[in-house]
Amino acid sequence: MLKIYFNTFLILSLILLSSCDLKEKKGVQNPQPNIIFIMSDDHAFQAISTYGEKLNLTPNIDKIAEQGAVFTQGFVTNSICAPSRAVILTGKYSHINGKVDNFQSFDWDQENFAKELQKAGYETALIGKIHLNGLPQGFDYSNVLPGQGLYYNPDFIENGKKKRIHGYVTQITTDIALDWLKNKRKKDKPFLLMYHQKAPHRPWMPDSKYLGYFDDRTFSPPANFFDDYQGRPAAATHEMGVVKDMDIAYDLKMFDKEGEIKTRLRWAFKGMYNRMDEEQKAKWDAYYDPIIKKFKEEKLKGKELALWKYDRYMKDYLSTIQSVDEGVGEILKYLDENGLTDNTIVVYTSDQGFYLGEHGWFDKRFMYEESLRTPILMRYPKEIKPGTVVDKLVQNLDFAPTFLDYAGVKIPDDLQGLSFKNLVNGKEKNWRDAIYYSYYEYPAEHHVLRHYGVRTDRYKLIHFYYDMDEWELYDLKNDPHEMHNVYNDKAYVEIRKTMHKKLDQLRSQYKDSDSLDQVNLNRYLEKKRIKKKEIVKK
Ligand code: SGN
Ligand code: CA
Repeated sequence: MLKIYFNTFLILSLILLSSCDLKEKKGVQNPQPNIIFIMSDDHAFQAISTYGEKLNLTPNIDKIAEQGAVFTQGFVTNSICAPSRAVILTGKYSHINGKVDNFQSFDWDQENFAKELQKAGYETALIGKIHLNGLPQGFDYSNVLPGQGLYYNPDFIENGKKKRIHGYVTQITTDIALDWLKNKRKKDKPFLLMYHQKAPHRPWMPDSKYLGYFDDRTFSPPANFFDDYQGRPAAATHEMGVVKDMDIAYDLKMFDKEGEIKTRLRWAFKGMYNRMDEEQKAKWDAYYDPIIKKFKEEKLKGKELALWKYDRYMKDYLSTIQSVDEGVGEILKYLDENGLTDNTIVVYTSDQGFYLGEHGWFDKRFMYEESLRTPILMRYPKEIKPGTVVDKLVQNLDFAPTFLDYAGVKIPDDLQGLSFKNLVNGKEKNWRDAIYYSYYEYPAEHHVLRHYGVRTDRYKLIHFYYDMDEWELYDLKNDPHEMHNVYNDKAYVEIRKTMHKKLDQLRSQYKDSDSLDQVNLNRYLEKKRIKKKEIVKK
């Protein structure tokens, strides 16, 4: 008797399961759109061919814009990894969600848009890099990298359980995402997939199949590569120069087995190299050993060495992006083959921008264009016309309300971003005319001072504070590369006043104030990351 019941149950379950699959195959779709949010780490817009810089080709990422929209003025609110992720999830500024820098813990108990979508019936997954400590909340399935993650044979934490996976991180992340799409999610529900790549984060270790991919090119740095930071004392204090600060063994892979090239971070690279198995090491060495040999022989100096460094930086950085683009292609193919393209919103973005030699730099953090800007590409065939260009000021703060809007979920009143749904379909009449920015991670690696500021379509006002009190003003139309600080230029007196007013308005609108900076400083002191007397001295 029990057996009959069991068999009937089994048959009914199978019918139910296959009808869900069938429903998807036939294109009978859920009324709510699926959302795939693809985010890479440190992917500069300059390294996406849609944006026209001609450094590399990213055909799969480009396809999202060709079949949908490209945002030419996408920005972050705080150009650093974990804070950006917290802003995206919560739709609130760092000083409100509490995650102001990479070091503080993130409070997963607070609301986030994935939790809201879950309540509205979505099946949700978070895969890849998240850089926020603790078990992710709002996700039915999570499989994430601990902290920064590693390129070769990385650990992953699947629903709270850590295990090491053999292979290359970008491909593994894609495989996990595809496995979730194909085999793990409930197919009768709309879904949210957050698919986050570690690449192209430092130290830019390419997959063996892309080693040498750019060897037929020599990359020349941008015009302001040898910037002298005149009129910009805060910029001058940086520690992120391609020439001055890149580590030959770690960043540029001149890790010679003889140990003759001694650098500060050689040990760090050694750890990553030793994670590889013999086959991976053999492929790595076959590519880099001859380059190391030549480097030792040539003994380059001065400008020649500087240009060599830039070229090596670009070759590695861009090679890691090849794997990212390939992964995007695999996800888009899955959507096509399963009748999901029309009803799925696909967004491609980065956690912030990145310097590819502009001002002589790598890394991010500053409110200058290359790191303030982030690529945003979005496809949703049901509502977005192919080839749409969105040139209004959009921020990563806006993703949460936008996704809730598309899903037909009420946007909570305390969210600080705006839904850009009507911006993409051309119906928006009343959009913001300025964005607010605030960066806190100092004292820290790369020595970027704390600062906040405002940017309109044309002007940018920045205040560096805390152990410096410097104002900068840029006219982005006349000076797109921000080489001339016109804060004290008489011709800009009126603009300066207007920008100060806007800044005050935005700080008050977003509930930011100087006293909050003291709160953050106290947190640093509590954590004893920096000795108290050191801070007092500054
Ligand atoms: C690491 C990198 C830094 C980078 C931060 C933050 N150093 O500390 O260059 O700025 O991450 O990056 S490394 O020696 O570990 O490579 S973020 O994208 O996570 O914010
Ligand atoms: Ca990052």
